[in-house]
This record gives sequence, C-alpha cells and structure tokens, in this order.
Amino acid sequence: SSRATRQIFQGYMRYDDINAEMERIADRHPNLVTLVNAGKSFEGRDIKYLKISTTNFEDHSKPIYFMEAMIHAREWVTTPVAMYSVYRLVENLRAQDQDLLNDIDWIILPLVNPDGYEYSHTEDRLWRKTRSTDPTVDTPCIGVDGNRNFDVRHGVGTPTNPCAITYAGARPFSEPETGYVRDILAEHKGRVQIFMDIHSYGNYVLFAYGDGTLPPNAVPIFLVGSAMGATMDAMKLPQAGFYRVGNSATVLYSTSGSAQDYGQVAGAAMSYTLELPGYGYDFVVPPSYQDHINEETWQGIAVTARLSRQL
Ligand code: ING
Ligand code: ZN
Repeated sequence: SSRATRQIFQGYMRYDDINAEMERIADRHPNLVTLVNAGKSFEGRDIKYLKISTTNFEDHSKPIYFMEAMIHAREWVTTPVAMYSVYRLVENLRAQDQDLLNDIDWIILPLVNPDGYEYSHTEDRLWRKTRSTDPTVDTPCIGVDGNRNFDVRHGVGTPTNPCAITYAGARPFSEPETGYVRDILAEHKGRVQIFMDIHSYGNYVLFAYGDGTLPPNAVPIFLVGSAMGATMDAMKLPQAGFYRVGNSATVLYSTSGSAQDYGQVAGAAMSYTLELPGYGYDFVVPPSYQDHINEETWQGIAVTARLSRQL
C-alpha cells in the first residue's frame, strides 16, 4: 500500500483519484467495505461513500459513525482526513484500535461537493459553493452554500442575493449533494451515534444549534467534543491554534441550514462541525502539513467514537 499511501498523504488528490482510491479499497476488502454510489452531483459526477462493517451493515447491530467532508470546495485538507480515517480502519488498523471496528459501523463520505472541488482546482482556488444553476432563480451567479442548504431554519438570516458566498439556495436541499447527506441520515435514523461534518479552518469543535439554542443532550455533546479538542491539542503543531469547543453560535457565529443542525434534528445522537487548523495559511494549507492533520484528527475522532457510547 505504499504507493496508495503516498497518493493520500502527499499533494491533493483530484476527484478521479479519490474515487479510484475508494474503489481500490472496496475491492481489496470485500468483507469489510462496501462502496455505495449516492447519486450524481449537479454537473453529473458520482458521489460515493464507503460503508465499513465487520458484520453486516444491514443487521442494525451497531451504532454508526457518519463522517463527511468537503461540503465546501476550498477546504482541501478535509477530504484527506476522511480518507485517512478509512485507511486507519481498513488497511492499517492497529491492535489497540480493534474496538473501533468491532463495536462501530462507519459511513465515510469524503467528497460531498465534487463539482466545487474540481472548480477550486481548475478555476478558483477559493471557491466555496456548489456549481449549480437554478432556472427558477434569475441570476448570473452560480452555486449554493451547501452548509446553509439543509432543512433547519433554512434561509433565516442568510443573504437573498444568489451571488453571496453564503447563499442558502431557493429551498432546502435544492442541491443534490446535500440531499445525499439527508438520505444517509434518514436511512440510518436511530443508529447514528455521531455525525461529523468536516470543514476548515479555525480549530473548532462546534455543535447545534446555529441559533444558539441547545439540544437536550448538550452536556454530553460538549463533554465528547471537549475530549476531542483536548486530544488534538495535545498533538498540535506549535504554529497551530488551540481548539475551541462549544455551541456554534456562541463560539463562532449564528447560522441556519447547516449540516450540523440537520444531523442533530435527523436523529444523530451527537452532531458536530469540525474546523481543522489553517496554520496561518487559512484554506490553502501546504500539503506538507497533511500527514500531521490526518493523524491528529484521527486521534480526536477515535476519542469521540469511544467516549460517546459511554454517555
Ligand atoms: N465554517 C462553517 C460555516 O459553514 C459553521 C462554520 C458551521 C458555523 C456550522 C456554524 C455551523 O460557516 C466554514 N469555514 O465553513
Ligand atoms: Zn466549510
């Protein structure tokens, strides 16, 4: 796996490379990994995810850890973190991590917004949104902020101008890409222990709701998030910030329509937004940092997986 390892850890893989890597992993581990095609992006790219289970995913015997990355195109460090998690579970599982595989089923969707991601490689490195056009909306501008497009207080406080970078779309789930995240949550309702929506940058572990109200289990959510933050802080590079953990409206800013909020209302026991470090480079983190981000974040994820089931 050394060649594949280099592909994951050096440089940023493109859409085709990521899909090929998911196919390779599924092919090599047919008893452990199932590759699922969720459907097509606005521009027609297949959006794929991996289901990882030592038993049968459909026997409903285990809690699910659902992580997804790259709702926002320019946040390039996020997809490698998701791919590294697959790698640590499937191809490089350590003896002390066997419980993570035995006790939990995993759903990992590394690239929610492939159209935006490719556009950020070819045209505009700082593109954030999808690449959709909506015939019902009269605008020359393209794309919707996927992390404002979910069906929780959709459109509340977001700009009505479709050209705005946080434009929420004409209606909830106007974007097929966010619809696939909704569909996965619905399919496994009652089984999702943790929903982790991975972004960059800023070093935050955030939780619902975007209007500052709290879910009933906010205390355990905060405890698990704090353990995650502390774990990642303990491994941080000197130039990285410390993680801040809290309700997203309290520690960052108010939002509506986020994946995090939808994960919580859609039945995930604990739903988070993870904002990875920017190291002063913001969205444009040099690839030389990726190995470190991957390992540090994986350790944080492992803590949340273990601790959340004890609360
Ligand atoms: N930041 C997130 C955003 O969508 C966020 C932060 C997420 C706030 C969810 C509240 C809820 O604005 C980035 N960088 O995407
Ligand atoms: Zn983001």
